[in-house]
Amino acid sequence: MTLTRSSASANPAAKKADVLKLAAEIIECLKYRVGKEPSVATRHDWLTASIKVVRDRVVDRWIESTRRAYERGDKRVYYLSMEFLIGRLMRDAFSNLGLMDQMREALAIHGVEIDIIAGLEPDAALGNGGLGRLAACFMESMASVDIPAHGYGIRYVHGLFRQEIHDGWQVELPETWLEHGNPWEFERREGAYEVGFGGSVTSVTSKDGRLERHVWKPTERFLAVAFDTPVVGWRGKRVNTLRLWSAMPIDPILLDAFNAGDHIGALRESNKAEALTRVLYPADSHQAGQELRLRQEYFFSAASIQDIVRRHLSQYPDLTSLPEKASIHLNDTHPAIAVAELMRLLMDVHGHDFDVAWDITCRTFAYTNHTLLPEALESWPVPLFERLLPRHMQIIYAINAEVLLKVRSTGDFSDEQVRAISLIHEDGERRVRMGNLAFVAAFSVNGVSALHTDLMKETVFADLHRLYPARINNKTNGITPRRWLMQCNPGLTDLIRDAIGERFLDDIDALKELDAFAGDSAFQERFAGVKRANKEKLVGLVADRMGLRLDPSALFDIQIKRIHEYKRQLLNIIEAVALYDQIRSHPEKDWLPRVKFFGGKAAPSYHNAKLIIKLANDVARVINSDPSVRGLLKVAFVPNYNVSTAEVMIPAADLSEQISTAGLEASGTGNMKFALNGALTIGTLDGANVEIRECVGEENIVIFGLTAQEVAERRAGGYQPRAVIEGSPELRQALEAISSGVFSPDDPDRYKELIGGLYDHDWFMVAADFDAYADAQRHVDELWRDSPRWLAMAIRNTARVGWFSSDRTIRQYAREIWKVPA
Ligand code: NBG
Repeated sequence: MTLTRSSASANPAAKKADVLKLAAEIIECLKYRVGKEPSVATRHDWLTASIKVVRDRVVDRWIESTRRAYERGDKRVYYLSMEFLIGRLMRDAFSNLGLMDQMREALAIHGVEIDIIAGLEPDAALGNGGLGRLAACFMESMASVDIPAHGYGIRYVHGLFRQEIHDGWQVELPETWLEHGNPWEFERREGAYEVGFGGSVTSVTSKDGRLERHVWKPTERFLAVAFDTPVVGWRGKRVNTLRLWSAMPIDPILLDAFNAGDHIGALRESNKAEALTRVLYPADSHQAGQELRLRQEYFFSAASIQDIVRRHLSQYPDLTSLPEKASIHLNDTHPAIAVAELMRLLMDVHGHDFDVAWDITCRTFAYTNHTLLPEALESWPVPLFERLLPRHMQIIYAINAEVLLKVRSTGDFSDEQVRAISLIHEDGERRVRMGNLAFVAAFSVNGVSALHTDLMKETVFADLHRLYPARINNKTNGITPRRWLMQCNPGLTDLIRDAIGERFLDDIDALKELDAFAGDSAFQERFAGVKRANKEKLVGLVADRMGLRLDPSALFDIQIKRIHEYKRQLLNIIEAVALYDQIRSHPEKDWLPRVKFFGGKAAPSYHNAKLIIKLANDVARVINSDPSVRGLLKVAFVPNYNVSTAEVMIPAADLSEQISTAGLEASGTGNMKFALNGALTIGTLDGANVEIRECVGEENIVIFGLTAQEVAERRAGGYQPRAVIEGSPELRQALEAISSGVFSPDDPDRYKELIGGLYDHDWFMVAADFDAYADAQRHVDELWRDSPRWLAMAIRNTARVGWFSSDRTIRQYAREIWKVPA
């Protein structure tokens, strides 16, 4: 396979020896660590043994990397994230270590096929979508570019739910990734920390009456136990740690209660602890709101900060040097409470006064904002906050006083602006604003695409930006090319290597050299062959998972992402309906075969998103079974979209749908993955699409629709969607068909409200953009007809998007934010 070819051919004898050694180690491991003989080993046992054998090789490098950072006194990066959407790790680790070929052969000696056991590895879905997957790409890139970094998060027992589609509706089932154990992780019982909740704060005054120390006595206390997963960088250069916290009771059983016959009550503590880290909140881009969520946030932030402080003090005399030796990065506001926790430790435990503590804190934290959607901005009711974290509430008031004094002293801010800056929202219910807390405490606040960063300055953080004009900066997202090209698309990787050599494996900028091949018909043919093979693989997946037969020569048009109104799956579905109409009314026209794929999960409480899934499935059922369509259009909603499914769908795409209402998608990262794998983008000028257009050139991307500014103007100018719909016969007919029950004969009113909403307010501008979108799709048809032209465009996409590597993103963070070498 890919990646190891050169080293293997360089020394075949050494490789052979290594294969035999690995084969022997696998048997050893089966026997002594799994406790099985090969004759009775299950496929899961083989998987466990293979992972552990490779993990052993990782450990040496891991210890080496840790020791090196310690000895050199390197500054460390701590990446705090509520989510890490890791996916499977086996292929990643094997191929980053250059062991893929050897492991394949070693297993083959025992009659085991690596691809089969690789497919059994659970997909670690400790995240919802883009934010969590970005954290996973960043972890891999930080190891690859040799930054000493630790990821901190939560070891959820249940990751994002498994989605089944029953009669077209999403059904959520628990996800059980730990069912067969997790061979990657190391449990560190010895390194547990206490995390408390509730209780009260007392203050102690020193004898001379000057110094006031606060003592927080929580009423509830839990242990945070670390589980470490090694993260292997490209070519095994460096191995970093992803440390995930699991909650455990301090007293696993309350013996007094047990002995008194209260057997259930005796487990109270244990159950409470387990509940803390049991399940990931399935909410993407809207605030989860419940108390358990705030508890989760504090639990993992507090454990992480204690761990960071401990590590620092094991090496340095006190915490005043923390900012020079550590950057703590907040991935969105979920860990923003870490700011107050560090302040608490600095003041209450280590005796610094407020000013010193605040100075250390402000030079240590950095924060990334990932969305402008108002419903996603976290805030907590003051009474809840005060009850769970009384000392932190005091500290937040103190920080707020500090900030508001600064604002007032400038004399430049109106009362309204001061209110916008305050950490406490005061209209109606008083709430703690986590975004403002993160902003004031961080020395750097970044957005995730150029457009998003500009909008941050103009909207959510406009007043804070005026107060701290140098703080906001942009770091456009990226994706790791190891997982999103080399591992998921070995065919394309081999083809690129044959064309331009293998420098691009280490330096993705070298992909540019592929540009010279865009018009080369022999190369185009091979490129088309790779795409065809990838499409056949997807056809197989769809046949297995859904029993639907698809034609791999059709145009594969794919929209995969969380289901959300702003991402406008609805626009795509309505266009499918309009196209269906057209194909039936004009059967004489030369229609192109197309498959529209959808995939994605809806938050379980998000009614409209779930209805959109049902609509996609209803529309699919009708269109797919209508003989008058003659197979020219198919719609497939692929159930349980996750990282592993993405790894099959993205390499198979011809067309990538990135059609959010402009101004609402902060960046997108799927857009980058598709382009890298040679799909053309149909998209709005939103998020990173803007920069993708700059890189690939406007002739190699299909852009349509309102710009962010036009969206704002239309809204301000009294947008009348009804008039727009009346003026577009295609749109009107499609909407009428849907709302009158053509696709839901069993419940003709099912979509009345959903479609009615488009007539009345259409907040996401589906109607306003429909005609432009439909025209853009017909333009796509024209391009597709001209196959050499299409292929040249596709090749240019692959050649020109190396810039979206997360190695580039991470180097920018390293240089411009964390100030660490990379
Ligand atoms: C998401 C944005 C995406 C972006 C990712 C990663 C949240 C809160 N935000 O556009 O919606 O690509 O973050 O930055 O999940």
